[in-house]
Amino acid sequence: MARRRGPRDSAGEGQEAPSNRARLGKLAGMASLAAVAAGALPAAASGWDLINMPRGVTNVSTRIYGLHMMAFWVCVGIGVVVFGVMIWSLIFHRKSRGAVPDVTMLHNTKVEIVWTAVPVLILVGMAVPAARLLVRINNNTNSQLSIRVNGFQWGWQYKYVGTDVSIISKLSLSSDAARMLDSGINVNSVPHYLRSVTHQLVVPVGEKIRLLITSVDVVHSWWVPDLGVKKSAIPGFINQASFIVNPSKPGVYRGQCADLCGRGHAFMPIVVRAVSPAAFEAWLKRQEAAQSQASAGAPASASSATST
Ligand SMILES: [Cu+2]
Repeated sequence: MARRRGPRDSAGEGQEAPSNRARLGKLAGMASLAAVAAGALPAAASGWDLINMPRGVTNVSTRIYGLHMMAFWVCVGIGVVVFGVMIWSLIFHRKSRGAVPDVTMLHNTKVEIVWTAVPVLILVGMAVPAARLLVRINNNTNSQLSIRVNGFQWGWQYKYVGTDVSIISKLSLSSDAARMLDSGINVNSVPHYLRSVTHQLVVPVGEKIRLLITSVDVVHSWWVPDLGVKKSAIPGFINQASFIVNPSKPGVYRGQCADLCGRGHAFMPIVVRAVSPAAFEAWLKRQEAAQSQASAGAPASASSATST
């Protein structure tokens, strides 16, 4: 049974592809542009979204974005009021216009109470929703799927708990070749340069995924902004994180290691492909079959089977 592909998946954002796929990739890219133009796919970030944090595709990431924007507008308000009063004072109450300093506010207890209480109220007003969201972010209960994430220099291993499926995800061969000194390859010609992998992490949309994150060597950090997840991978510790991809947002989401972990730190990206639950089940079955074949010594390798 062919695995059904999510909308953004059709954009040719596949993983490391054999060379005969290069032209297909270009065609898929053109199809993707047409689909975006037709409104079938979400358009890439533009305008202010390019310099702002992403809204993401999970409930938590959307709330994080909302909290970030709330704090941003509070800061803007404070800036406008403080600099507004300063500028107004400099213009209309300067010495050259005959202004005389008003010393009634010096050591004025009432004023000091007000300018202590107002910032406290602002900070508490921001801390309450932030604390609530932190509790929500760290709620890893009632997950429907657990995946062990193991960082290593330099790549990620994913094990689907309760199955035999294990995936090694490393920098795509095309990016790896292009990054070499004097490779002669124009990196702009490489799709998702340094942001593509040999094997993507496939997850179902609409289900709570729990990640059990650790490392085999040094500290790494599993970070996918669109999922609202950034968690350190520490040898000897198992950190947890969870997310639910909005059912209306299947697609390919990219991230990278966010802890300086050595020479190859920049070369261990993360790519998550969110697909429908039915497509995920089909994919998982195929992986199990391929990997059991591989362990039995059959020619079909798990590696080639997991590649998409
Ligand atoms: Cu790392």
